Amino acid sequence: MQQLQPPVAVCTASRASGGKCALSPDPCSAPLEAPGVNGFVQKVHSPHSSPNDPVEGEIQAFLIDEDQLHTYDDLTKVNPVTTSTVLKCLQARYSAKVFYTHAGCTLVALNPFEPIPDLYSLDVMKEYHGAPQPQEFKPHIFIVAEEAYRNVQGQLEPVNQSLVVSGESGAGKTWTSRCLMKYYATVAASSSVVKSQDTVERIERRVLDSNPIMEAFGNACTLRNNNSSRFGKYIQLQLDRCQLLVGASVQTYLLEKTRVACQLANERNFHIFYQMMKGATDEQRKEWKMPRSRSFVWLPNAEKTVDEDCFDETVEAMVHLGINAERQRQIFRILAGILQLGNVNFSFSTDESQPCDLDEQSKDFWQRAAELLCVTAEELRTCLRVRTLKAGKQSVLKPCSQAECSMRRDCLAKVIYAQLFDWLVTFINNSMCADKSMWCNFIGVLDVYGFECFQINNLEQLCINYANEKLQQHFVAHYLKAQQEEYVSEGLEWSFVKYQDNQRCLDLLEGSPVSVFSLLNEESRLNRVSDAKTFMARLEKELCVNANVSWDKFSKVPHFTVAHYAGKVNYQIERMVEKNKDPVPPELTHLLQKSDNPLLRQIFSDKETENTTSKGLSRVTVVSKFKNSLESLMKILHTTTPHYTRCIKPNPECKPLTFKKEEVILQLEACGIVETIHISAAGFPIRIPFKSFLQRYGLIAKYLIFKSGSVDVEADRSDTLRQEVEKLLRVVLQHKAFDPSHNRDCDKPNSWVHCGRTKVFLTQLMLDPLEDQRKKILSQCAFSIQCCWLRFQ
Ligand code: AOV
Ligand code: MG
Repeated sequence: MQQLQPPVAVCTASRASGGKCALSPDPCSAPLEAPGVNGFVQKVHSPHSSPNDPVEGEIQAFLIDEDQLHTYDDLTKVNPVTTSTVLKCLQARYSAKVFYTHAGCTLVALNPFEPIPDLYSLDVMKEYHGAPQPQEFKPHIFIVAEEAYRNVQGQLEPVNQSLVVSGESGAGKTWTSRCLMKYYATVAASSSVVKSQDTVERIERRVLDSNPIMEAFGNACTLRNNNSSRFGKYIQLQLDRCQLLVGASVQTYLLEKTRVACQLANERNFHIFYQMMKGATDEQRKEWKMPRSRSFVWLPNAEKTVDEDCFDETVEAMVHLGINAERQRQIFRILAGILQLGNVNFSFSTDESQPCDLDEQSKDFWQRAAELLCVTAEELRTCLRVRTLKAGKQSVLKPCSQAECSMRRDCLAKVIYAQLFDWLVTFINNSMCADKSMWCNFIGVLDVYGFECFQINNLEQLCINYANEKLQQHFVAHYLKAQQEEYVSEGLEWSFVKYQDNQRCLDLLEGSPVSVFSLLNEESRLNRVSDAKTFMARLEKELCVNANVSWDKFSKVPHFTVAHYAGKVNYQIERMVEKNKDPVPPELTHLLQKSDNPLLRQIFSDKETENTTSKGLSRVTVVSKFKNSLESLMKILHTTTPHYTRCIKPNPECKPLTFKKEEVILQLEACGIVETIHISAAGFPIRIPFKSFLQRYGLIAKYLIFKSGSVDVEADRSDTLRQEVEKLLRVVLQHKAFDPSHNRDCDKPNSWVHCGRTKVFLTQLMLDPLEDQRKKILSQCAFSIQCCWLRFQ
């Protein structure tokens, strides 16, 4: 009987070439250390050796056939693994129009920036879904989708899954999320229907239709992406016991509402406004007071057309989700009212005791805005121009300066839009969420705004980039750190692969006792006008010990620079504190509560009970709210099995099929792809506690050697458990199903499995035959029982 050997080191080259190292000298021998007693040794390639090396120089040392680079489906097979070899491989694949590549536990998705025919067709979905081993197919987002789907049922117990899609702005996260949702809506389609007031729809339809609505209201054209998500979302697809999709719920994160009233040069407002402008019927135009000839300040770059300018699709989706015609009318009137508000301006007043008045050209827009928002024109005018100060029981009216009036106008637009967006999300949830009794597990798809660095960055980018830091931290903690720590604690000999930990950056942003957020919150809670220079001095004094932050003292514009995992970003301090306070004057809320538009009234009905002071200052600041919502998200992610997809943007101009090395290399370095590959190449991605392993696979040993009782699947103590597992493995490894010569990727089987202290560590190569054997045995047993039963009858 073959003894279970101590596991040997896994050689990336031998995996790459299917065990036949075609190159000389043998690349396997060079990077490996001698195996230790318990033998698992991984030679640490310096993950950071490559970034500064000349790319071309290093390619010279490539140990694999360059002509075949595009055939490397998994980057763990590239040898040596450096940023430049990985880059070269991805470039070769991109040129060959192959856009997906495995990188161990993650999938790298390169954005083609043009639709690829049949890449996501129904037939392709069916192929991946129906395959006994989808992993053997070409890398694809559907492999990740299918793996998560099969994992939900769990080989041992059902586990919720999360698909975490990351990458910088324009890299393809939203596109990928849509593909994932379409996949599940197809392969897990149930026949369940959901009813609402006017419609009866299949649930899959509703789940898919939530996308165009949320994108119309939450996405916009930016300098980096024509369809940039300006909010984050985590959608949970609810599955019943039969793995069928029975509902979904979506959680959104911080909409960039400032965009409603302020757009950067060459950027646009949210898509929905352009959809209305371009897609409305003449009748609707009349109702919304939007003739073709009228131009709106808050509708810049309207001449730019993007694929997302499709009003009909949004309206159709609304109908499917159960938003009836009257509700739609209310929604569009509100949006049209916001647009009119954008053209309302105020004249300058030299007399401080007198409020500024509306300038002459604005008067029609003001009246139209009031009409569309269903409030009285006079009250609207007063709210925008006069502040009510409370002094004890008395109220004092104070006229606003020109700048204050404009701020109040912007604030009105932002608060209406944000409340409307929240209402839509709640509506969507109500219309697609299944009753808790109907579902037992979920697959979550996370799509947040990607890392951003513009010329001018403010609180919006700080929050967006903070969200990306949190996701990177999740990846680092879950994969790079936890995997390695587990090897050590389970007694596998392991040389640590160094990786970039972004904890210091997170400490800088959110840590305690002092951080950018804590200082920002302190400043926001003080009832004073914040001065950028003073605040910058404060930041500098308190945070100088953190190496991730720096200042340019000579810059005219006060700002600070944060070294994020994905690069350095300058944040302007001007207006940051104000944005964090996000005050809503109570007069504005009161005005909207009196609107004759029932929807507007409804969405503001409980607004005041929110945590606001008498001056309209929210006690809960923007960053504290955002931080809390991200923390809840992280908690959910930690309870699920994550699957990571790294979207890469191959060029900044979004040009089809254009691969710019400098652009890609930065993204590869930022997300720690080389470290990931090293750990994946040498690791055992599947870990099963001894007891569960025996319970699931014990029957194989019994069946293979026809000697019941040889493996005690009921063993209890951990040392006996380990012995029983080893016995079981000895039996199965002797069997021809596990014979390396039957397998194309033929490392020795004992490099596929290792017994730790409490768990069995496996590679997929070991798990697959185990599962196959188990299935075969179970179906044979079922067959025998059936025969007996027939004979008995
Ligand atoms: P993002 O979600 O990562 O950016 P998107 O998913 O919106 O980026 O992708 C940007 C654009 O790239 C899309 O509008 C498509 O035109 C194109 N694209 C992406 N993936 C594919 C693909 N697989 N095939 C064809 N075209 C694709 V942001 O939301 O800005 O962070 O905040
Ligand atoms: Mg997006």
